[in-house]
Amino acid sequence: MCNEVKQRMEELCRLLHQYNYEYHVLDNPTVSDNVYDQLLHELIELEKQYPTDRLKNSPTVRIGGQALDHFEKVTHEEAMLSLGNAFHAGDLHDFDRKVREVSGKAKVQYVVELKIDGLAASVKYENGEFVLGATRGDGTIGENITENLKTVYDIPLQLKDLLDLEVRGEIYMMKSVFAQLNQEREQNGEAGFRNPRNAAAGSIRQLDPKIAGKRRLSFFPYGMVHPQKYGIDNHAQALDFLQLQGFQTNPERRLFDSMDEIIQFIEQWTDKRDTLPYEVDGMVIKVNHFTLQETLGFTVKSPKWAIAYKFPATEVSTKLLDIEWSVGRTGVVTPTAILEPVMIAGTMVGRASLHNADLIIEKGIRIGDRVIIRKAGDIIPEVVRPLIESRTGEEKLFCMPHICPVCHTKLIKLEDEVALRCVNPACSAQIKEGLTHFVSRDAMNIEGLGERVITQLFEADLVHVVSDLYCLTEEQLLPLERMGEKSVQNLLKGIEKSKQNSLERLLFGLGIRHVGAKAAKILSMHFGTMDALMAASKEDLTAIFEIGDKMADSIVMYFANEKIQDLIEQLRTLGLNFSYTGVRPNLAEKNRFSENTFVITGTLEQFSRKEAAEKIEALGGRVASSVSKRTNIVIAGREAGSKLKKANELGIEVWDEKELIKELENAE
Ligand code: 0OW
Repeated sequence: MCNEVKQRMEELCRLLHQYNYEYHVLDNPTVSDNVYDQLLHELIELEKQYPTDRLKNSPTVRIGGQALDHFEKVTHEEAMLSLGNAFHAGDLHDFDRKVREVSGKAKVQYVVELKIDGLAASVKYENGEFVLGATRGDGTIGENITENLKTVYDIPLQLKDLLDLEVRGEIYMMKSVFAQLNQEREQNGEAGFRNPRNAAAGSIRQLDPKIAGKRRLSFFPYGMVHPQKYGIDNHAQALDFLQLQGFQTNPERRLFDSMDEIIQFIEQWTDKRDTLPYEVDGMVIKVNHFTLQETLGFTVKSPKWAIAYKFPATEVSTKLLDIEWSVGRTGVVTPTAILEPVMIAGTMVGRASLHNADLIIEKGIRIGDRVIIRKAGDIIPEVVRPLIESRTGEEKLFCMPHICPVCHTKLIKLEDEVALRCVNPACSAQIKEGLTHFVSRDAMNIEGLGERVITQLFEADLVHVVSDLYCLTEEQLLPLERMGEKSVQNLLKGIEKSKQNSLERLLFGLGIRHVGAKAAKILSMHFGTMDALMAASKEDLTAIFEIGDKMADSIVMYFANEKIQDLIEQLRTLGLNFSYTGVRPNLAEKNRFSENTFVITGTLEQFSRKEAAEKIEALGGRVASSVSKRTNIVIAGREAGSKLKKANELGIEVWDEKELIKELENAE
């Protein structure tokens, strides 16, 4: 390539980097879009003509490179930690008290930041060049999303200085970009994302960087690895340093040295956060000086020198237009509120849960009422109460359904239940829900098989019982809506692969009444195979702590049913795995856990309660949710409450977290 062209390419790169920075970062372009597009087009053409001479970090990389077929794993040298949560001012004072105790100082300086509601990522530079981007993953192992992150303009491809540096921050989507994206998706008949965080997560995990590139993601750095290496001794200074290197740090950060002032600052943001152009779900308070951070240290999951204050659930009012009744896979008929669409905590909501008919009566809700909707975290919104004072007299009492909305069978209400039930086993809603449950993530986890495809398969008479899924052919799948050659192949592969699932997934997928995911796992670990479970008597079952009479009866009745026995034989013939493939507790080896029943209460520092329960169960122990005479040991973490009190009253052995860790080490 002649020198002239080489110089032209370098000139174009310089100009386009500058124009990108002005447009995407400063929001202040100095050239018109079509001047920009002409220059970009010229560079794309030159790079096509001289592919080997494309500059390493050419701005054309912002458009997105080749699609991948999977993400490589990346191990973080320094774990990417999460944050402990505070929900009230009292929690913040507790945090401050502990920090001052450890520091031995009356005053500690903190940096307070907005907690961006996105997903954490790490970006690495070598000699000033962006070389590796990765998701947080489980904190130790994430996914290589370098190509996708190159399309994020907030992430500089080149630092100001030629440094080796690793930066951590939050990838997020602006509210305006989210609204635009959902509008496009709805126009294409696709489901909208529930909120900007889901949209950002869905976008950054796109295997095709060109699609990620179109999603306009943003990035705020919130820290760096080993800042002292660069002569930086506090967090505020680290953020200023990152700004200088070309990042966009969040401008709302403040320094404080009193928790009362921080609480006031948080109160201000609680009220005005909706004015921000991006979603925040709280505030992050961090000890500013690194020497004190090091003294305070970490728990396994999060630093002791930082805490996240989570904003309280938001409540809004809107009009309840109607109540819709839907039939679940167990035949339970549940009410859903159809609302006048309303924005709540960054998410557009048109439906909310009403739980069951009794609650509607209890709350005196009428159709046409203005109602209060509440959304806490990411759970689906619920109707809190009607606004009686807003009634006009037009509102109508809702009528309890008497027949199934799908198969019109008379509904019944079992004496010990609040739920209304359709008991027609041939009810198409239950069959479809049952099939959807079978393929769902926590059951057989068959990718690409969701409610939409299941409904088509059912209505095309291709699938009625779960074993039919394993007899589907390419010819049968191709005619289905939006089912191309590739997705048919992937689907058939996914169905075939699901045969190897461990027994608990199949058991949970079968939808035996009262047998949830946890009970399915306990049964699979205990019996090991489907045959052993099918042969179990009610006594064998109730001998397992978690299995009560109701569940034992349901299991015995289920496997006594001839149709079920035929189904199980079909699944066996089709080659489904009927064994538990996880680690079965070696019950022979007696340890402090096997045969004992535990209750965990309070907050553990080293792991979550779920993780502690899984460790105990893997050693043959049982974890119950409430303290009773059958409890052998209570594990009391920080701020343990009534369960610890009850344990003391009953004279039950109590371990603190240190003892739990010691016993786990002895037993593992
Ligand atoms: N989401 C945020 C945010 C923040 C890290 C430092 C060590 C542990 C947490 O805005 N401003 N600051 C931190 O500090 N983390 C944040 O988000 C966390 C990261 C992992 C889970 C949360 O997204």
